[in-house]
Amino acid sequence: METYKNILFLKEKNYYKIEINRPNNLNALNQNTIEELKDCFEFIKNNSFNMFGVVIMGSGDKAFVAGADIKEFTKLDKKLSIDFAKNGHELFNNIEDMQIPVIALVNGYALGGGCELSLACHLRIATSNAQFSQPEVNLGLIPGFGGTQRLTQIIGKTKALELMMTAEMISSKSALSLGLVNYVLENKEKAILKCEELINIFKRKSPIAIKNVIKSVNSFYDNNINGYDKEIQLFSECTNTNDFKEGVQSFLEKRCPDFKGN
Ligand code: CO8
Repeated sequence: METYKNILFLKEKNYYKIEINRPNNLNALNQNTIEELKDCFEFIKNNSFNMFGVVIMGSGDKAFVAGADIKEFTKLDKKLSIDFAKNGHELFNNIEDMQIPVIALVNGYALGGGCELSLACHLRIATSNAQFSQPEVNLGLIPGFGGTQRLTQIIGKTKALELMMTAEMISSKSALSLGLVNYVLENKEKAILKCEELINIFKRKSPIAIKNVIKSVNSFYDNNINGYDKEIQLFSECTNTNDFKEGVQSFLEKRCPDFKGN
C-alpha cells in the first residue's frame, strides 16, 4: 500500500481507514490531496476482497474537511475551474460507485467540498461537534463538487436550496433531523466504534448483494438508466451466485449463512 503526503491510509482488520491529514488547514482539499484520494480509492477498488467497508475522516477533532483549499483559488479562472471541478467530480463519482460501503466519519467542520465529500459517501456518521455547511455563496461561488445535486437528492430541494443560498452552518443534530446523517455519536472514538459495528454487520451479508444494492440505488440518480430495469437485472444476477444459494440454504437449515462473495 502507498504512503501519502496528505492522507493516512490504513488497512484495518476488515476495512480501510482513510484520514485526511492537513490539520493546519482544517484538512482542506488541495489538488494534491484530491490526487492522493483518487489513487487511494483506485487501490481499494482493486483490493476489496475480504474488506467490508471504508471509513474516511479528518485528522484531529476540529474538522472533517473545511472545503476545497481556498488558498489555491487565487489562480482559478474560467478554464482552470472546469478542470478543478471535473477532477473533484471524478473522485466523488468514484467514491459513490465503490463496490463496498464508504462511510464518512464527520468530526467537526464539513464545509463546502468537505460537505460534498461526505455526500458522496454511502453513509455519514457524525460526532456531536460536527457542523455542516455549503458556504460557497460567501465566496461568490456555488458548490462545484456535486453538492447542488447530491444535497438536493439527500435532503430534498426545499432545505437544500435554503442551505446553499444562506450558507447557514448546521449542527449534527439538525443534520440528523434533515436525514443528512445516519447517526450522531458523542465523540470520534464512539463514532469509530459505530462505523466498525456497521462494517461487522456488512461482513455478515453477501458482498455481491451489498454491491448490487449500491449499484441499483445509484441508478435512481442516473438519467441514462431506468432504475427499475436496473433493479430487475441486478436482482437476476444475484440469483446466479453461490451467495444466493447459500443464503436460501442457510435459511432452510436454520443456520447463519456463510457468504463467500461469489
Ligand atoms: N482552505 C484553505 N485553508 C483553510 C480552509 C480552506 N477551505 N479552511 C480553513 N483553512 C485554514 C485557515 O486559513 C487557517 O490557516 P492559517 O493558520 O494559515 O491562516 C487554518 O485553516 C485555521 O483556520 P481558521 O484560523 O480560520 O480557524 P477558525 O476556527 O477561526 O475558523 C472556519 C474555522 C470557520 C472553518 C474558517 O476557517 C472558515 O470559514 N474556513 C473556510 C470554509 C469555507 O468557506 N469552505 C468552503 C470552501 S469553497 C469549496 O469548498 C468549494 C468546493 C468546490 C470547488 C470546485 C473547484 C473549482
